[in-house]
Amino acid sequence: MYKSKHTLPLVIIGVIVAALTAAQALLIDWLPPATSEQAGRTFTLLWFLFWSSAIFFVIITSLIIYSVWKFRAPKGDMGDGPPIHGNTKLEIVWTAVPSVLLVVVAIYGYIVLERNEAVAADALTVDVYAQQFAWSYGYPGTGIQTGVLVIPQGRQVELHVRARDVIHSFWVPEFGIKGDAVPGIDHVLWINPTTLGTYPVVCAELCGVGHSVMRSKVEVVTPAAFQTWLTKSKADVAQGTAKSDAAATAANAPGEVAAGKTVFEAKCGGCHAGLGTEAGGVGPKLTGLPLTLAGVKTQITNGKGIMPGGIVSGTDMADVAAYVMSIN
Ligand code: HEC
Ligand SMILES: [Cu+2]
Repeated sequence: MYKSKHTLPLVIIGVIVAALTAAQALLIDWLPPATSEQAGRTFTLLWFLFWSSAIFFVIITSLIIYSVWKFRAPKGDMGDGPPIHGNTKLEIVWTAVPSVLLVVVAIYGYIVLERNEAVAADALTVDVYAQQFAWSYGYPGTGIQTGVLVIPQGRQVELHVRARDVIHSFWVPEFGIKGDAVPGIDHVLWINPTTLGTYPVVCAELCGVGHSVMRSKVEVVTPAAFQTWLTKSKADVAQGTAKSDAAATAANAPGEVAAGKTVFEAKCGGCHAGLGTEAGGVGPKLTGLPLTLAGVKTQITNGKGIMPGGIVSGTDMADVAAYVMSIN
């Protein structure tokens, strides 16, 4: 093996740089758990890219550090360096190795994309609607509309992502899937959920003042639980009129201030700071305003400006309206 006085210091620097590189990769939790087949493949590809880059990073950085230290020109040395005309063997190697690596990465990336977008015959189609600042979901052919995405484990879901106003982006980190919601475009995404659980849906495109509160949930349930949910939701849709009558009656009930405070904390506090009594957040302070109970209820139902309508209804709405009147 080729040996020189440079070998030992270079190896020592290399070990230190490699340890630091490996430490920041391994000690920090960079990725969420992969809960879809797509996330499993994408995250593995990501780590492959990372570690192959890390190898070259360690080699190149170590050579630079050693050279800067060892071959520094002495103070006052204004002379030219020795005339070097390149090294053909070295140049062929440092062109060939990255070329091969790039071809490998291109093929691997293509395979992952191809598999992630393979469409299953029994895929469940769900419509995803983005609007300032909320997500909603529709199940075609059933009339079901929800604020939480419910999908069965082990079956492919085909999402049709659409925007009702400006550009948003549908992102579930645990699924490893993100896709823009663009007005006028039907953006199709495929997810094969593998793990039961509840995961966040996040808007990943700055879409206005309420962007940071534009969140919802996706629930991955067993196929049996999904069937039960589907049957029940369809029945709810069928009884829609009866239900909205009941909700209207509940919304007209006097409302409980204490219960309303809890609802406010959960549903309104993201925008109205300090339980509505403080300035801060995107919503105004709710004290000292010329509010009426009927006006507050209309506002909660219809929304106003960037405050979305229909965040709460029924008893919750009666309670939260009573709470707002109590602090006003
Ligand atoms: C996405 C952020 C957001 C959420 C969530 C939100 N609000 Fe608002 N709210 C606002 C903004 C912004 C305004 C000011 C609207 C305007 O005047 O254009 C507002 C205004 C109001 C007003 C009227 C103030 C006035 O001057 O008339 C009331 C009352 C109110 N919100 C109550 C609620 C209640 C109750 C909830 C929970 C059910 C809630 N808000 C949830 C952002 C929000
Ligand atoms: Cu958004």
